[in-house]
Amino acid sequence: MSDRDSYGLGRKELHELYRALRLTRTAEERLEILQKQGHVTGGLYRSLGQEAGAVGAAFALRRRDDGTGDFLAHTVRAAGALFLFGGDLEDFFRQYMAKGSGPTRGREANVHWFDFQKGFVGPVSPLGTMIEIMAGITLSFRLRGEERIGMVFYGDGASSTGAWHEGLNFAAVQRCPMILMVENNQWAFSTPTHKNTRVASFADKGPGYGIGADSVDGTDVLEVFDTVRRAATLVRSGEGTRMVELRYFRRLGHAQHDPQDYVDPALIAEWEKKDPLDQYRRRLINNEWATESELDAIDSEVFEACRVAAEKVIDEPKPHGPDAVDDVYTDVRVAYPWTRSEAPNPAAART
Ligand SMILES: Cc1ncc(C[n+]2csc(CCOP(=O)(O)OP(=O)(O)O)c2C)c(N)n1
Ligand SMILES: [Mg+2]
Repeated sequence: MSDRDSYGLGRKELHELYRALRLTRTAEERLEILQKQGHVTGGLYRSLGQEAGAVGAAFALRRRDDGTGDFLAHTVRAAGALFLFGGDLEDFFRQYMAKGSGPTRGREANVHWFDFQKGFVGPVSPLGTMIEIMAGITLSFRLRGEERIGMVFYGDGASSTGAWHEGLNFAAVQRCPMILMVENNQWAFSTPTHKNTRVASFADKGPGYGIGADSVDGTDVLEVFDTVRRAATLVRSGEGTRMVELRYFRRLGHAQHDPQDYVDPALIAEWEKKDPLDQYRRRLINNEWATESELDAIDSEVFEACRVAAEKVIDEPKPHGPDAVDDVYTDVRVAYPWTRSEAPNPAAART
């Protein structure tokens, strides 16, 4: 593929891709600052080096905010896809800071939130189960004769769970219109890929289920976009389920608490040279698709947007304790802080 190939994208779209990459990077860097300041509740998972996979893939889908577009299931390392689907930056920060004003009202503290109008739903925690859930969502699209497709992100580690196999087999047989995006960052926490699977490429798994699969350099946003756009056309036109492997490397630990001392630093240094943002920025400038000053302006605008959004959210209140179980149970009167219908009787408990 020629480095001069923009895959039919115009200047405006090429810049939009750059902004989405920059937004992912800068929003996560802001989260790191917030974490050091003690504002982040729970874990912080970075996608450093993986940003182009999420951005390029989501850019190839139909994104709408009226409940008629394609559907996305993102992960902690696919924030760029979430933003492209209209995930609000302030809500993103509210989630990590477990604010009562956030989409899950502080019940969850990272990316497990949804907006069915915009067409995204965050992962459920047991790895692999999102394949089954997205199979159900996209089966409903097919049964209703809607032209919508789904995209589900998951890691190399998640590819070795029972739920993944069952979900994929069901989706393949039912020709569910969905694309499985394998985020092969070569690690599942501290487990390297070769201890997780014997296939050389995750795309090799596709034919075993009777589906088409591609493998793409996940650091190259335009390559990802083009591969997924072609896959999406096939899926939408009735072929059913397909798979796309994103090849890249997890350049930081599993989460910020993981020093990843089990990873060879030379390997990390190698992958730094393939940084998706640096690569794409060079390509934009070398091909005269953008000027340095245009890209600098995007960088500054994004930096400011993240700073302002985070500052605003910091002062918002934490959840109100008595509301903690609202919407968790129906038709049950719940007495704070107990998750049962009657307040406990301390005197009875002593006897
Ligand atoms: C069924 C199941 N087993 C274990 C876990 C704990 N766990 C959470 S993330 C993770 C590693 C996931 O690795 P991978 O799927 O490669 O995604 P990555 O973190 O590399 O993006 C593990 C083991 C889980 N959530 N679900
Ligand atoms: Mg992984």
